[in-house]
Amino acid sequence: MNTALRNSDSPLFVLFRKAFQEVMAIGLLASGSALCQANDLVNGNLDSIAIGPQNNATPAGWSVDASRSLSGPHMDGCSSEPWCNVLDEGGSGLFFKPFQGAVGDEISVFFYQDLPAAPGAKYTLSGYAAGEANFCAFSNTNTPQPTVLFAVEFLDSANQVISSNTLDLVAAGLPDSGSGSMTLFTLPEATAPANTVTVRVGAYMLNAYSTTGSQSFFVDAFELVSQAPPGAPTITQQPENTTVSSGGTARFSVGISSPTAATYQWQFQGTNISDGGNISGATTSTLSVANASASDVGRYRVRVTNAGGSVVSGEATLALTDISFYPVVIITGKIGDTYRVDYTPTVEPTAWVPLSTNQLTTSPQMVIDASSPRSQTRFYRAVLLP
Ligand SMILES: [Ca+2]
Repeated sequence: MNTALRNSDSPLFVLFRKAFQEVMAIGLLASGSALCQANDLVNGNLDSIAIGPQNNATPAGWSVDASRSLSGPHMDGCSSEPWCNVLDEGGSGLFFKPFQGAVGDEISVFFYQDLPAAPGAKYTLSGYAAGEANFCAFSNTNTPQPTVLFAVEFLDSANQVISSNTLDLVAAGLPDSGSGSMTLFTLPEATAPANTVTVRVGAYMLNAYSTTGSQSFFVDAFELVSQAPPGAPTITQQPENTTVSSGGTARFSVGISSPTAATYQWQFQGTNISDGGNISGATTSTLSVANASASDVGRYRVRVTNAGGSVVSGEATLALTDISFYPVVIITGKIGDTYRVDYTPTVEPTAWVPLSTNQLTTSPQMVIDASSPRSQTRFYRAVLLP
């Protein structure tokens, strides 16, 4: 038996390669939120997780400061968990661990994200939260009183808090029926005072101590919506999600209402990026990511600043698609017989190279040439072995 298939565009081969094309899409991330008012937060849904300052994974892009009154810094104040996720299927929420504290040595956990801010900007924070019935913040028999807050704070250039806006979640009606009762809470709009450089938003659990049972408190799906101060740039065109093939170039663009006096700073996963390597245009209205690879997959956004203030665009994702085609040799024969499949790059002269040895367990049996994608042309034969 001697079969040759040309690894090109013969109708037979087209049929095979359509049947066996492999599609690999890396990191097809969910799109960002609304067009008109974007969520300023990185990883606001808490679904991207990483080992941070805690023993277990916590939300990427967020900070966790945990300590006990007497014992000082503590390394297990919270962790990302799937059972307290809301809204985005398959994600995570954040589980606070009040049982790490004790009466007299209460634990406080500050979970927050810092973002650049300008005086006069207005911020509205919302997020989901609930507790268990025996969570200590529902009890008022201890001093100091355990408290859970959503917070929007403004910091100056010395990183000092100059204005603190908080919502006491228990006073606001925090549900006590576990993660299934998680409810949306929204802080009143807060305006950044003079000298503001940073806005800090998040959830704080203060003075918590161990009680009996599950006693937990959890949060998820934060959204921070900002309104730039008068005179700040207005974004008229948000960067769009982009999918490129491996090695291709992705471009993200932003349009603003007053481009002449503005500066741009693109961010990847919430961190400023600069030109160099495969990145260009990091401080222009269009960012280019050349020779895209898996390490470039993620969320991009841009901060636009002028004399009146600064605004941040919505997040746009870069996803990567890599498609390879594999030829298949189909052998029809007697079960138990053994065939060697060879290939040659040219017919005249032939230079047969053994590809694989195959004992038929079914008939017809398919043999895939996984080594072929970088080859221009291959011819195949199957040889019955004695
Ligand atoms: Ca989530």
